[in-house]
Amino acid sequence: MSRGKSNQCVVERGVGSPATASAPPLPVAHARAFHAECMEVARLQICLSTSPSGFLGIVHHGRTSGNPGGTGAIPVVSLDLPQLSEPPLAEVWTSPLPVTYHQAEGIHCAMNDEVLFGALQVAESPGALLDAVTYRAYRNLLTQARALGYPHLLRVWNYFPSINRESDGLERYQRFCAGRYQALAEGLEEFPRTLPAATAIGTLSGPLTIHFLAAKQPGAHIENPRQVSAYEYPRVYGRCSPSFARATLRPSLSGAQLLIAGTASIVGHASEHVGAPRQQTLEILHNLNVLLARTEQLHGIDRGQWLGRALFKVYIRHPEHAVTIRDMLTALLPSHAQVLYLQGEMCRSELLVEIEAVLTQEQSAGVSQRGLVDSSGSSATGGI
Ligand code: 3EB
Repeated sequence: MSRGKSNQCVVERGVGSPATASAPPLPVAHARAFHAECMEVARLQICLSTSPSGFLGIVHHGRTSGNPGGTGAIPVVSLDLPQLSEPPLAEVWTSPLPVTYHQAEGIHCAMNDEVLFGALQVAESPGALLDAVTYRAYRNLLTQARALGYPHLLRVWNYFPSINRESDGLERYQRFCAGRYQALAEGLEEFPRTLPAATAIGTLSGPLTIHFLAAKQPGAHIENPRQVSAYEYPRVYGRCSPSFARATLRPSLSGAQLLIAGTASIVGHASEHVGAPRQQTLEILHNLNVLLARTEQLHGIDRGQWLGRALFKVYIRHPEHAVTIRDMLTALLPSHAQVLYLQGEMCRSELLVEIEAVLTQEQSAGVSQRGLVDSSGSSATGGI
């Protein structure tokens, strides 16, 4: 490891902490480089057969495979995270700019002039430990992204089975965190300031599956003042802290985009409302509201401007909580948002729900009275 003592995986407070530094000037792109949306699988099949250009990547959920084959070069991710609503939806990443495809070292890439969407799967061979598997996957990812000219990680999604299970005396999530930490601390310039927003969710089955968005220009990584930065979590949660930012902002003249990391019912560094899915959901909305307020404070984009395309992914540990959580979010998330509900396991066993999002600034940004997300239904959390 290039920094710190070899057994020190928790990032020390104050070292390049984005919470204390003022926002560095960012290059502003002219055009939006990507779009994320949900699409009925049946409609996607038709799009792929009629006009298969402009796709950066496709993410399928649920074990009901039947996923479109023959997509050729397009990176396709299949995750065993059953969808908790009908009809079956695919998550589709598209590009308004021309796309080229590349495959090397097991990483499928789609690139345009601004960003690279990459996907890789690594089987855990018997006897291999998840930290070693994760370390190699991240080394490979960093090397490829850099070689192709996209050295700046904007967003990473991590999925693997049995996330809370112990393996050789350590929880698998902690092994994952150790491998990721080691590779990123060694390979990411200006670690931890440059850590991307991320998701880490347990699937029901399958290989370690990682997909990511990297860019030629850096994004701005944003922390949540209501939460201890994950990379500064105390060691009680694991010897190596989780290497991710709460959100990444990508400015653009045609509307900024905000990539929000998986957000759980964590305040400070503690899990709140153990056993209470409704309260956890409200706490998450409160966290999202505070993150948007922080984005406004640092980058001047107020909450009323996130009225362009919005995609939320909601991971729910127990399918029996789906109706309650869905009914709440139908009322509390903005009506223009697309929301995908998936069954998945959070990295702490007491967490029952987690929400991530991709938000887009409306081009002619107006000011809305209502915030993007409404947590005012809770007296415990209050609106902001
Ligand atoms: C948390 O805030 C909840 O390890 O990449 C959320 C998003 C969580 C990403 C990761 C973990 C990760 O710590 C868990």
